Amino acid sequence: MNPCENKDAAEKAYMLAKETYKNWGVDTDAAINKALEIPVSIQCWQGDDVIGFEGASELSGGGILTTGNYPGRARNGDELRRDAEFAFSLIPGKKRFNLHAFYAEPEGSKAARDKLEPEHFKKWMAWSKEKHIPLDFNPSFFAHPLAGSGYTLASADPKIRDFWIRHGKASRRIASAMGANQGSPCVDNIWVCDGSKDTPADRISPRMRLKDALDEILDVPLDPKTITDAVESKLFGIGSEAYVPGSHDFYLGYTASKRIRLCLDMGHFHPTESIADKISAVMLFVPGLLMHFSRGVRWDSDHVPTYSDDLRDTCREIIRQNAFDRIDLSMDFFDASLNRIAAWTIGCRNLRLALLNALLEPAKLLIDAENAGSYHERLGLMEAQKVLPISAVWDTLCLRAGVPLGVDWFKPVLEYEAAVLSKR
Ligand code: RNT
Ligand code: ZN
Repeated sequence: MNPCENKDAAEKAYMLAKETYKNWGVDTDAAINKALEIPVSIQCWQGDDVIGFEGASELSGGGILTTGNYPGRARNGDELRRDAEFAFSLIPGKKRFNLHAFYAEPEGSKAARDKLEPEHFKKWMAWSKEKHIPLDFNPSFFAHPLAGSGYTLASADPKIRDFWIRHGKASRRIASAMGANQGSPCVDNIWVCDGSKDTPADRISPRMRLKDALDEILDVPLDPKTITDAVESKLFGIGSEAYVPGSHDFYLGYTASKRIRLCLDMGHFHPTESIADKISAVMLFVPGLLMHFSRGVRWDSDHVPTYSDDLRDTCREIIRQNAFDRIDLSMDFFDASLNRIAAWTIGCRNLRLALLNALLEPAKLLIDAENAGSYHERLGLMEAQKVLPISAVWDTLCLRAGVPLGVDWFKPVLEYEAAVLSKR
C-alpha cells in the first residue's frame, strides 16, 4: 500500500504552514510562483540510456557509462517524445528539453555527425513548438568510431580533430536554428570525452589543441538571441582516469577569457568539493553558468539526484545569486536500472523541491544575524528552519501545477509501464 495523498488535508496544512513562514518573514505564495517559473532543461538521454538513434545498442566508451537493463527504453524519436510528454505531466514547473546531436532523425539514410543539419531535427522542432517546450542542444563527442582513441577535439590526428570541429560547428548551427524556432536562445553545451587512462607524458599539447579547436568552433558568429554557448569540465571519466584535458581549471580560464558560459556538473568534482561554494566565486568572472544536476556516488556516476544537502546547498546559492538571466539549469543523470520515467520524475521533482526550499529561506533573518555578528543566532536560525513545514508548501506547489501529490505518481507510472513500456 502506498501512502495516498489527500487534497483537503494538504490545503489545510498549507494554511498553517503559510502562517508559520510568515512569522519567519517568508511569503510562501511568492516562493511557489517563483519556483514554478524557473525553467529546468530535462535531459532526453535518461529516456534511452544515452544510446541515441544511430543504431547502437549500448553506450560504450567515451568516458561515460549507463548500467542496468530495465525494460522499455525509448528506441526512436516518437517513443522518446511520448515518454517525455508523460514524464512532463508528473513534474511541476517550467520545462525545457535537452537533446544530443545523435538524436537526429534524418529521413532515409544516416547522416554523419559532421554533416548534420537543422533539417534533421525538424520533428523535434515541430514538437517543441507544439508543446511550448524550448530545446537545448549538445554536440555528441563520444560513442563514435572517431572517438575510439579517447581523443576528439584534442586529438593529435588532424583528420580526427577536423571531423569533430566540423561536428561542433554543425551543432552550433543546429542549436541556433532551434533558438530561432523557439524565439529564445538554445543552450549549446560542449562536453568532450577526451582523456587518458594512464599518466600522460605531455599534458599541455592536448590542451593547446583543445583550445584551438574550441576557438575554431566558437569563432563562427551566430546571433546570441538564438544560441548560448557553454563548455563543460570534468575531473575524470571511465577510461580517462589519469588525465582529462578539459579539466575545471582549463574551462574556468577558457570561459573567463572567451566570455562564454561555464557548465558545472555536480558529478564532475572531487567528492568533498562543494559546487555550491563555486557559484558565487566563478560568477564574478564568467559571463554565466550552466548547471548539470546529477548525483555522484563514489566515482564518476550519474545517479538520480536526491533531496540531499548537496542539492539544497547548490540551489540556495543559485537562488541567492538571483541571476536567472546568467544561470541555466539542466538535469544530467542516466540510470537504466529503474523505470526511466520514474527516474526523470524523482530527479526533476527533487530539483524543484530544492529550489522551493531555497526560495523559502528566511534570508533577511539570516543576513541580519550575520551582519550583527550574532553567529549563534545565525546557526540557530539555519538549524530551526530545516524543520519548517515545507512539505505543505510543496504539496500546494504540486496542486497548483496540476501534478500528482506525494507519490501519487506511482500509479500512472505503473499503468504507463503496463500499457506502453512493456510492449517494446
Ligand atoms: C559527461 C557529461 C555530459 C553528459 C551528457 C550526456 O560526463 O556530464 O554532460 O552526461 O552530455
Ligand atoms: Zn554533465
